[in-house]
Amino acid sequence: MVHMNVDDTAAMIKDMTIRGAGKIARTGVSALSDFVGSYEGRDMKAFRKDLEKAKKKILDSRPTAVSLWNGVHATLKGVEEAKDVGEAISLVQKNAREFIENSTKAVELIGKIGAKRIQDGDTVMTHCNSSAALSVIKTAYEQGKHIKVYATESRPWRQGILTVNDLGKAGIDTTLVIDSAVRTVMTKVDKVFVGADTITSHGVLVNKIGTSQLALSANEARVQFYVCSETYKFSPMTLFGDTVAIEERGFDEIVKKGEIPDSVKIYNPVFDVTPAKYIDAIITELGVMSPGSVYDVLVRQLGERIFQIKE
Ligand code: RI2
Repeated sequence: MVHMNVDDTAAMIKDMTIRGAGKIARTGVSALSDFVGSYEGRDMKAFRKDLEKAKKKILDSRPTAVSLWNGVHATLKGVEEAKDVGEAISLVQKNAREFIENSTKAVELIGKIGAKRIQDGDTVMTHCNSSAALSVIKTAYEQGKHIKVYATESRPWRQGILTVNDLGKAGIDTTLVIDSAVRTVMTKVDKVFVGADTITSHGVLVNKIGTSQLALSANEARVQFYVCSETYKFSPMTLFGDTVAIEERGFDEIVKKGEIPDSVKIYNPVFDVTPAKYIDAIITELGVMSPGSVYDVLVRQLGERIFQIKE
């Protein structure tokens, strides 16, 4: 990973120069590791305070993807109990390394597990630009399966352009469609694979705006709808009743200044919510599971920490 300071990292996550739920988590974690790596003070109280400030900056950069929250908390785990600054620094660096390694491995594993759900001759659809969903599609193709992919443009950021570049360059038969073509194209599709920004304890998916229209259209056309998600995109806070904040971004992502009258309002939510009943399965690094299994995975992962988070 490239070395970057906390302020630059937070700014680049905020303006989406760095994007994708998994990537923002790995980059945020890496910035915290670099922050402690260059920390010169030896006063534990000051260190904790400075680390807390750095953590807040990273967490405040984007509100929806829980991967960032989970990554940062996994990285800072144990700092409170550290004897001195030196021990705390080593711990943060070790936790960060482990998170980044496991996260990268999880995307690969999801590819291997999910590829088994793609048959030779399948036509699949994907939305936005998810490294987990692309890992599944590309692994199936590398296994020699003849597949076709429909990828949505994903306005307003057009992450679909990244997706079709990636798939097209890999040699996969890829077709780009505009977001409003989803229902029309669904009749040609066998399976849908999308990523996740957050999955709640009751199996609801929060992902790029437009995901729910793929899920609804897939349901109507009896097409299987799969979510490709590392388990650090499962939200612990939702266990205790918290809801997921849906990020809203500026008007300038949709229209240029002066293009429409100032009196017209712009509403630009960048994620939407897909109910569990439209999800056939969630493909994780721990295996293929139903949305109903998310609660158990969260409880197991949290273990005794569950009570700390509750407070
Ligand atoms: P991976 C992206 O959000 C998309 O919503 C995508 O489905 C999700 O993150 C997961 O991406 P954005 O950062 O972690 O483009 O699978 O707003 O790469």
